Amino acid sequence: MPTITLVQGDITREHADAIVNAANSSLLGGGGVDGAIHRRGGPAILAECRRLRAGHLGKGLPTGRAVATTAGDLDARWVIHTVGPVYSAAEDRSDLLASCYRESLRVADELGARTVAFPAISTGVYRWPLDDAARIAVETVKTAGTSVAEVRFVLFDDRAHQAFAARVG
Ligand code: AR6
Repeated sequence: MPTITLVQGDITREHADAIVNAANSSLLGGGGVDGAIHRRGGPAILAECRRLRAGHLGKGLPTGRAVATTAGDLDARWVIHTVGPVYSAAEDRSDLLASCYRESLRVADELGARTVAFPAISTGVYRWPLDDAARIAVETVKTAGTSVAEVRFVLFDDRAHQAFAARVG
């Protein structure tokens, strides 16, 4: 099981082997953490995303899946893009959110990444309640069976940090 650490701040300032992006299926950028990663990481990330879209991801990256690109100018070797589910009170999409963490760690293992920084996937624009998102994130990382040594959750604000701290213990 990886060591789980928590940091409050901007994930684009982190040093890690891989930084996970809460992307959308287009892989062509957006707001929130996605916008911040592309801004600070520079155009090399978008260029590689476009190549993926022109290749085997012609229809985009499905929700719950993950794919790696260069990290461009970020202090990391790779960005792992994953697509969280939009929260729905009517439908339980927890498996898809868990899949984002599991698939990102699977890709990290393929790359040989030892340290991976995650944002709180789906808790912004996609409206997932923080406490539940934190529970799913921490449980999934603990049971993923990954070779990653350190999983660092990088939480943007105090509320998110508190929610994750309550789950990590
Ligand atoms: N560092 C760390 N966390 C951040 C940062 C940052 N620089 N910026 C925001 N967060 P969101 P989602 C937090 O909306 O809900 C995009 O437009 C934020 O406070 O970035 O998965 C994509 O293109 C929140 O807790 O991602 C998609 O269309 C968490 O990151 C859509 O938003 C996730 O918020 C994905 O929505």
